Amino acid sequence: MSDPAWFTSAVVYQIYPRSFADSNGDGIGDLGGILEHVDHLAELGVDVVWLSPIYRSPQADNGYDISDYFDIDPLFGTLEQLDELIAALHARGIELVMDLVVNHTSDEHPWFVESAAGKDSPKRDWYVWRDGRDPSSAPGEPGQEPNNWGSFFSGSAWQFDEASGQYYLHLFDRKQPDLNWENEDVREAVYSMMRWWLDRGVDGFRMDVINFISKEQSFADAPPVPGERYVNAFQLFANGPRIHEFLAEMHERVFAGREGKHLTVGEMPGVTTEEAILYTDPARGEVDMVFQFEHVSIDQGPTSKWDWIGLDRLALKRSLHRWQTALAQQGWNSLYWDNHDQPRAVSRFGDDDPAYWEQSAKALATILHGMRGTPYVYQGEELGMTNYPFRSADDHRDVEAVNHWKRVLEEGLDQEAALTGMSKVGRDNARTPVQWDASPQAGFTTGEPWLPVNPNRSWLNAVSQVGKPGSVFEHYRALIALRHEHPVFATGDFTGVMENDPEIWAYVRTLDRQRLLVVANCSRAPRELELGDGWAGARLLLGSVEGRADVLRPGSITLAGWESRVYLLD
Ligand code: TEU
Ligand code: CA
Repeated sequence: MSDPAWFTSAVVYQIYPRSFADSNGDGIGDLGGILEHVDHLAELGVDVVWLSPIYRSPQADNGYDISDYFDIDPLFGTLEQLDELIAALHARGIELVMDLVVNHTSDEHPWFVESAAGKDSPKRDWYVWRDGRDPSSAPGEPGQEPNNWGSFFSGSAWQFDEASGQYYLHLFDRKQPDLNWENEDVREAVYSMMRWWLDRGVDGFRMDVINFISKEQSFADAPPVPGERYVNAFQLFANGPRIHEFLAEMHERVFAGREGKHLTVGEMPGVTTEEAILYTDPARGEVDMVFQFEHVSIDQGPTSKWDWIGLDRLALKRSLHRWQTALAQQGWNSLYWDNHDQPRAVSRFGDDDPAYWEQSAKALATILHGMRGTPYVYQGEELGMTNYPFRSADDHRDVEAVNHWKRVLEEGLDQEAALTGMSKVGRDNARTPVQWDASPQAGFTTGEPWLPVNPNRSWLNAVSQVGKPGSVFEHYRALIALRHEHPVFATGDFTGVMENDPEIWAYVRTLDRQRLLVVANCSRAPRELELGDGWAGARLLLGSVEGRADVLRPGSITLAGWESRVYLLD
């Protein structure tokens, strides 16, 4: 077998610039703020930084609505500062990956402005324009949309345009019109933009909802859902007919013949293990790895993401183990607990009660970083940051939550359930400022932060953890170092252990003569475990509780509540 790819032993850190660090006191994080904290990233030991979008944008979806792909939004800084950041990261051996948002642009992007100028516009076909169902009767009325597709951000996925009498497609906000990837000029414009960024020194891309770019061209209605006017038409736009062709073409036109290390990760809601294998097969030349969504959908009911049904930990474990096993021979996965779209890991999958917070944050880190795949750390996760204590609907800024609440009020839906959903899975949980220190604005800004700081910054912050033995940060640092040091973390085979135990999360990784045992107690009560004599003599590589024996003796072990350990036998 050829040498494993470099990214199999790499760890990626995600920065959501708006919430990372503010350098000029306007309350919004920026490139200057990131530049002030590059040593935090170097100390943690990550290999790659992924920056959420910093391009020019009206900020309808915090930058996921881009109006100029070739410039930095003044809110975040300048191109010169980005060059500075690339240099500062490269000097520390860290690569920089940019967010690539090309399923849609902003409606303020010149391409869309031109496209919307009229039916004869040369760029009309760059977006998806359609007539209403019945152009002879009241155009623009609800129900007249070209089909029943719903937007991820509530309501129809079609926006009526008075001037031309047609509708344009937007799978997300109405300010995020979908590009028409069937059009070759659109594709070439995207590829040349990607080349421009690579030439400037960036090392790759995280591709936003990239498995949505090839739509089923019939634009037929999705199967109706009783009681819903607009439905999620997933099967008609995800993993569509030409998706593999487009990704292979992109890879060929953008990356072919380029020297150096590059990284591409496709964000792919709804991707299956079978498809993930195809997307990441090196021989096909599409993307290096995918973000899949199965494990972050387990606490969601069938109707929508807001339908929070609580966590079934066994289902969570089975899902992640299934991905481990399915991609054992072929395919490469990303490993993540949270990101800017998901609630905080420790609140969702761990136990954020102050008594268990620290151990459970470390347990989650241990479980994820011991697996096969490329681990991602979302800003603040390395400190064990928690969900925000939302009190009312007004506390939410995110367009997804704001639109949802509007709909709840308009349609008289259950407000209590909506508020619970919003506080449990709302995206602003992940978007409160990074807690650098214990001061009132947590060292994030000298001004008024755009989203309030979590009050637990008084005890949960970087200053109290960096360099402090036993802290969540030091635990993450140790896990990242272990992946760099022992190839078994990167490419070892995976075997689940005690798979039907809802509390113990354990598995074994094997590479040649090396055997790695990862074990965590996902409950508050201590648990006694029989590991079997085969593990006698194993070395404790990392534990979450100080003072445990360095070497395993025959017999049982007892894990305290939420304790986790990693043992190596070689
Ligand atoms: O998200 C894609 C996506 O499908 C979801 O994770 C989305 O955030 C939403 O919660 C679905 O209910 C990507 C970006 O990560 C997200 O921030 C953007 O809002 C979205 O695409 C549109 O660009
Ligand atoms: Ca700022």
